[in-house]
Amino acid sequence: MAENIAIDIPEQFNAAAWLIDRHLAEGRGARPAILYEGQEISYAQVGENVNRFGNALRRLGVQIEQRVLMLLLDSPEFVYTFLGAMKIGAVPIPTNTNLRPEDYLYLLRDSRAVALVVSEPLLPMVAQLPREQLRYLRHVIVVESAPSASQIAPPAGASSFWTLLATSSPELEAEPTSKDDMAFWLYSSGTTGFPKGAVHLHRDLVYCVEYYARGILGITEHDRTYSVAKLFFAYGLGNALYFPFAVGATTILYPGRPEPAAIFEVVRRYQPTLFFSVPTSYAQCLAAADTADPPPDFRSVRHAVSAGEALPPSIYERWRERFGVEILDGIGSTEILHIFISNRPGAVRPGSSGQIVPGYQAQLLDEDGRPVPVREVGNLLIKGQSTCAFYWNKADRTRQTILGEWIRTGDKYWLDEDGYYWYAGRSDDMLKVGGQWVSPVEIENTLVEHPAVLEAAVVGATDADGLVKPRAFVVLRPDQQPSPALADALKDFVKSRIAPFKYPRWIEFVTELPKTATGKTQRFRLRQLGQPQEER
Ligand code: 3UK
Repeated sequence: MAENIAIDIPEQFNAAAWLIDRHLAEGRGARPAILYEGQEISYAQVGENVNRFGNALRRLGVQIEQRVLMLLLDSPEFVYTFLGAMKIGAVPIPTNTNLRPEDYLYLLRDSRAVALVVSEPLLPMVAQLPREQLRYLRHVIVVESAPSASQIAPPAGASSFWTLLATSSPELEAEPTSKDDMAFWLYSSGTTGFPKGAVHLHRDLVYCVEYYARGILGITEHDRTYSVAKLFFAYGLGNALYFPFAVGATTILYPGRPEPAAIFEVVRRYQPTLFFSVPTSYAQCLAAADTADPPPDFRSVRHAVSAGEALPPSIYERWRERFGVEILDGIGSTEILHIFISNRPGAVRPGSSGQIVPGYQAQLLDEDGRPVPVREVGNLLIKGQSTCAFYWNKADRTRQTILGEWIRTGDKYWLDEDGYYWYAGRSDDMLKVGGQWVSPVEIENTLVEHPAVLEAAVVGATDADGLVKPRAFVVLRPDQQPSPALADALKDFVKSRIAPFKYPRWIEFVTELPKTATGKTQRFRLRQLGQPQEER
């Protein structure tokens, strides 16, 4: 087994200063850091705005270790907020921009964030939250889309991001944090219960840069990164923020919905050399490629990366045939921060997640904790230096998941003779849909709130591209009749109640659900029922 690759990080270490100030000190200030909506923003400009925002937070009274919740579109302001907060020792928490107000209420309360920074188009998601339940929140900072475009009245007492920047000094000495201080948190969802805040330290991202970004992708200052996966995901945060900044490269940020036409346009306009996406988007781009005008061109891309869920071999083959670029599938997690098993350039096995990334170690164990033989499925544990310290306020979950230097990923894998890892499903019932976590329990609980529904069970099923989507089995109340119209109504009902990306793509009406003697639904029996006929 490979031993740890030694990386020396000084005791006193501030990751934000490491990512930016080094380039300024070494004369790279004029180099482009961000390409965004026709603007080119240099490292010197990023450095100044990071400092201004750090100073603004300090002026508002934000202190070391206090949390700053971010509800931000991919933009330069995301970068200034994330790094500005970290530079003063505060703790930024990027959050998924596709959630519902109740979700943000939970995240604000659980994290005890003292400040919330929100992009103006997302303000409706948080404008109505009950302030009396937000005991610790003292500041709401709104990032205006345009000087005049404001449609929604900001909450009383909200501050303007741009006014704060304009009135703050561009000079800022980094807080002398330790390498083991909290740097940022990222929330991750589970089957039941609320999301868990994974607490990452200043040192963590350095390992991901060295092991994966440099080790596997060979990233250099000449690269231009573009990540279809947004910055609020652990995946996107590395791809498009700390990987490029660690080496003085350029990141391309796009704030809109990553539909194929928009992706093709960004790639045509900015010519990324490293392209990061998720299987669902690769499939959508392939479907849209033949009718797109002008035809999409990925020749600038030296490596295309896929993560978030397993990449079906058919998508890998079709992409290589169509664009002449091979996709490197790799598995990462919010807890481990970035990719720890990956295919390498020139050594891809389609359908496999690849080999262990040097710097990490893997174990596959059976239910009794014994190593499984080659080609037998086991539970994947990973040892590596980038793993989060703990889950905030969740001691039991922390102890069940993080075992000293090892962490349980919750994934089942088997290993072949050549060291390639093959994905074999989750050990919980969680689904990865378009790279985002979906809990079957949350969908079931929503479906049974509909007046026509008696019981519901949700499992993953694969669509025509081999990608997993939620499929619901529904028992109706005795006075109800199954119909396609009712199936559509139930899909709409779920979309209106929880984050829309979680809705079931298929609804099957059944007269009863398979149960254990104790009345627990047997999801595994539903998974064995065969695949749905059509996708709608
Ligand atoms: C699943 C995969 C098969 C797997 C992530 C790259 O996805 C990321 O983090 P999350 O916390 O989810 C982690 C879980 O997602 N998964 C991810 N990638 C693959 N399954 N093949 C894959 N290639 O269940 C894993 O435990 O959202 C991905 C970098 C950083 C990340 N945080």
